[in-house]
Amino acid sequence: AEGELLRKQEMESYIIRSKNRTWQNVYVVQQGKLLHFYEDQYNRNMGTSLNCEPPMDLTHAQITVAGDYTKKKHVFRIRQPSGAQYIFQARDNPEMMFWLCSLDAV
Ligand code: I3P
Repeated sequence: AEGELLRKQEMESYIIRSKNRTWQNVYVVQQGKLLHFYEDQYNRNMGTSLNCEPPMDLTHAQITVAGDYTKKKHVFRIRQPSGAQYIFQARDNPEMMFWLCSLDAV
């Protein structure tokens, strides 16, 4: 799967809240168990990752609908074993379900 999402990092680890808490538009590319983040499709084509971030490893990640986050709709959450935690907003519910199915299927 690939496409645009809004992303916010909530936690850097179990005890450290993320310093940069701004919602950011990201272009996401899933490659098996890896999630690559780019600023936009141009950078995706250039292979330049967002903030030089390494891809997110989805192995053992917990992926759920963020039912407790009520400020925005169609939001899901990825929790990594490290405690790092991100929420993502999709455009609508079908798009969120598309991502949840795709990410769960790894
Ligand atoms: C953050 C920004 C986020 C907000 C976050 C703010 O400020 O307003 O939208 O998250 O609140 O810290 P900035 O862009 O100046 O870093 P929400 O949209 O979820 O409220 P938070 O610190 O409570 O996460």
